[in-house]
Amino acid sequence: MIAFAKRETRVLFGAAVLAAACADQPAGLAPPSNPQRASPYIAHTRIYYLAAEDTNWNYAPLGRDPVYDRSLPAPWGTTTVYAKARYVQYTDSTFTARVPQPAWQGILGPMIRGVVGDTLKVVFRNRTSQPLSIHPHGVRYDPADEGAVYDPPRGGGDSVSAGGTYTYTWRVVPESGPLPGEPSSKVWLYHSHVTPDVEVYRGLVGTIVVTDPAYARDDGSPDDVTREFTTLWLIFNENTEATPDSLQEANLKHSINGYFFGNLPGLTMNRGDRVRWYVVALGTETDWHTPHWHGETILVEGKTYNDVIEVGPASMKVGDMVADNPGTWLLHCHVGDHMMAGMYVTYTVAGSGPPPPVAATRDTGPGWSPF
Ligand SMILES: [Cu+2]
Repeated sequence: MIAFAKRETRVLFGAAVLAAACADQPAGLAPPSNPQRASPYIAHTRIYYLAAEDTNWNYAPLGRDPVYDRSLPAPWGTTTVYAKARYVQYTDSTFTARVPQPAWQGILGPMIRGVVGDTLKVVFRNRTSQPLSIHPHGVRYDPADEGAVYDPPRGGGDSVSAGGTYTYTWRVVPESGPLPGEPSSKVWLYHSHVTPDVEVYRGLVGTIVVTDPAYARDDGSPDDVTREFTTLWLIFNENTEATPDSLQEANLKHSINGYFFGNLPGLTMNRGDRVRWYVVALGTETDWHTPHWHGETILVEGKTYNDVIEVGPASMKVGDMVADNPGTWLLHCHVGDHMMAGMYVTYTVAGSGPPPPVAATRDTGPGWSPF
């Protein structure tokens, strides 16, 4: 029953590719190239080495808005570099060689992968000057491995002191993974949970992706998609008690993966790719976001097509896209004041076909709206 239902999902995705091929006659549009695993997945322990490290983060390293060919608008673009902290992945317990991560991940910590049945061991080294933790969503843990502070403390990984190291053990149980009919992988957040609101705004957040064993490659990634992107929709609040009222709005950084005004790099794909978008959000009441893809539609949670996914604080959603419309397209929050404050970027579907849309005029004066 489970296998049958899962197979229906796969057929649906394949049918979408086929439909695109019929409509546009693109060359070289391949059917899903990785059939469901021939041999059963053998669950095992995956070890990750994560350090928390201080850094200076620039919300707009390009120093301009490339989407609308303009300088960064005030008040948000006046100051773009802030002191932050990040989770950084290393290759082993010496914490010397970093594991490179794609540019599009931005401020997000490493993507931790698990397959249902696996055990995750996360060796956490706190290289900052403040106590921190890693609290995971979706996986099973004992109290010491919850990564959250209580009073009285539970010990273990509640709060890892400056310079300290703790190894978290998390189990990827069936409830961590997708149900039949859902996409073959799903996304969960992790973040520091000692002073959680402050630590998320500092940048200590990342994702766990859990894959159905029937569709897992050996590295844990789902075998029925070509590429995956994760976007975090979060208004980083850089205000402190010392911030005057006149600068409060300027310090609200409306960002996607820690970049605003089109500065998030690397959202590129090829025509015919089956693209999985993991969409997450955090923050507070103002962090109700409506990510909107121009140019394509998204199969949301394997249920229905839309070109918008609604998220609120700690939402974790999956959208599948068949990239069949070549061009460079907007991806933006559809909440009015969020998009005007810079919560947008472009993604590019490379390949032959109609040329990318070009703005006829660039009237960026008072009252101007690009959307
Ligand atoms: Cu928004």
